[in-house]
Amino acid sequence: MFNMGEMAENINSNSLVYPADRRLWVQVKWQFLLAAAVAGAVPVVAAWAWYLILGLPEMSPSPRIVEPSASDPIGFPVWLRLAHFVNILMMVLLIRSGLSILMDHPRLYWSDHCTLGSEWIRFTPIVVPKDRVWTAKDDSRYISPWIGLPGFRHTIGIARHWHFLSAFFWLINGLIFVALLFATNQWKRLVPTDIAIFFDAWKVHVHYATFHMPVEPDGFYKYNPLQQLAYFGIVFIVAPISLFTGLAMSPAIDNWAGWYPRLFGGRQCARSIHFLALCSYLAFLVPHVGMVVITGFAQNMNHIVFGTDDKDINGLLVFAAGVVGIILICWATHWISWKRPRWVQMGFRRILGPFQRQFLNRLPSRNLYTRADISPYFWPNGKMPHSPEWDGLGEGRREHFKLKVFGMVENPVELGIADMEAMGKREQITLHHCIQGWSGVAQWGGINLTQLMQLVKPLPGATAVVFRSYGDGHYGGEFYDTLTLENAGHPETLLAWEMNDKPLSDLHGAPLRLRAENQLGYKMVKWIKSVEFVASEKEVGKGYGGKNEDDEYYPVVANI
Ligand SMILES: Nc1nc2c(c(=O)[nH]1)N[C@H]1C(S)=C(S)[C@@H](COP(=O)(O)O)O[C@H]1N2
Ligand SMILES: [Mo]
Repeated sequence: MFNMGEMAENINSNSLVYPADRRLWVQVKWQFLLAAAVAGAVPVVAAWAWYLILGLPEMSPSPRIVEPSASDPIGFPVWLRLAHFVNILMMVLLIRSGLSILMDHPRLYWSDHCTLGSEWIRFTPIVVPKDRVWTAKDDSRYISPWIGLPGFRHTIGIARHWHFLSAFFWLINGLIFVALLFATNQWKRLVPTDIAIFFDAWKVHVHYATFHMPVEPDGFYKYNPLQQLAYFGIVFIVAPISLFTGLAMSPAIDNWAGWYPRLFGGRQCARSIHFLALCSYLAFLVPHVGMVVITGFAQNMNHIVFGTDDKDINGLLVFAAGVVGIILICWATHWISWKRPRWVQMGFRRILGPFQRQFLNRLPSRNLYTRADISPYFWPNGKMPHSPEWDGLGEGRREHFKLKVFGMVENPVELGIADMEAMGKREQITLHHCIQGWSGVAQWGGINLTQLMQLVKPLPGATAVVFRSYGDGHYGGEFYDTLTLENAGHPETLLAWEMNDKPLSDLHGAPLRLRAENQLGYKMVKWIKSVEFVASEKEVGKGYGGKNEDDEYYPVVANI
């Protein structure tokens, strides 16, 4: 089992936990600050204008209070109360892990190019230096574990496992919740059936915005119109937006259905909208909790805890215990992340790995771009090799380079770039998806791995292909990664020596690198020195499928 000793050995824990630069910083382009300020101010100013000119609008009394009808919901059934609690817990984990993920590439863009300086918001004080190499990895930020899960500068691998696992349970919980809403009469609480609700909600808003309290219906039977619209918006609009924009960041999905991320304006728009959905949850949460407290805290707690309309404090007490429980779970997830990170990695692999392998890996990858789409800037990542072997390759790193292809094959070979060129070059223009969040479009030229496989003829027992690099991993030791034979045989899996119609630069992986378009960037080994066919990826390194998988707990299949 993994322990702190091993952790300290792999990663310099101290500089990881307390990097020298821990400044917190948020900078928003003024246009967006202005837009947000206007969007926030307009409804308030309009409410005041209404109030000062027309007076406080008269509220029609809630029909539920006037004449109870048998078909309307009464109280909160146990499934609804449970789903509400599970939702709180999952949202806490989602938000905490989401913030940790965000801080790994603390910039949000509208364009898939992610050009330097084009971000509309950044959560880092750093302006990227242009006079030296600044990798996306250099750019990642510290976040306190009080806020982020796992926080500090643990790995984005762990943060993403928590995020996807909680997203999975959050989704199941949400689907059960919505199904039961419609299987019972509880949907009537949320779903507007009369267009007049918008005007009624406006009246409530004029009250709140001018610091008046309208007569509140008893939430046990019915919500006020503004409350109903807010709940409806969160459940039926914002939650699906989170889900669908989340999926739009997957390389497997984007490369299979290019139209899908375009629904949101592209992968980076989807990522920005995903963040704005988080902002919507927070903007909802503050008044939601505030109103629950103001409008009869004890009674409201009995509604959602016991499903009774009593005014005693029992509901409050149990709810407080629930909050303590959530805090304990947060502490436990933090502890596991730091002391038993393999559990998180393996838990994810067991629960969501089958879905990745059976479904996402099988999607054909076919989304090609044009030369006009090529990004002016392409974030670099990884540690440049400094081995005498690599240095000795000569001009353009091509001269003395011989790719060794060996392992479980009938016909091991050594190939120079010219040999591969003679096998026939394939070109593709694709969108690169880095696990950290950035992307970029580039043209790649090289040979299909299938061409290589036809030449070397893998033996029947081979299931994985290992790509070893001249460079080291982030925490030292040879960088490598593996592909399943299935992904290696994918038509868009290339050994590339050309980027944007030029020989690969040193920074981007000269002399040879991998492209596996349905996978995240970390699979695409740069500065490749050899290709080995093996019976299982477990035989290599620490056995988790790659350098990042070994040291940073990344998943071995990288299609989300
Ligand atoms: N040898 C090596 N290859 C590597 C990495 C690395 O650290 N070492 N990083 C990977 C990651 S995380 C990404 S996103 C891509 C980045 O490719 P680029 O530098 O050409 O943008 O390279 C991948 N290949
Ligand atoms: Mo990456």
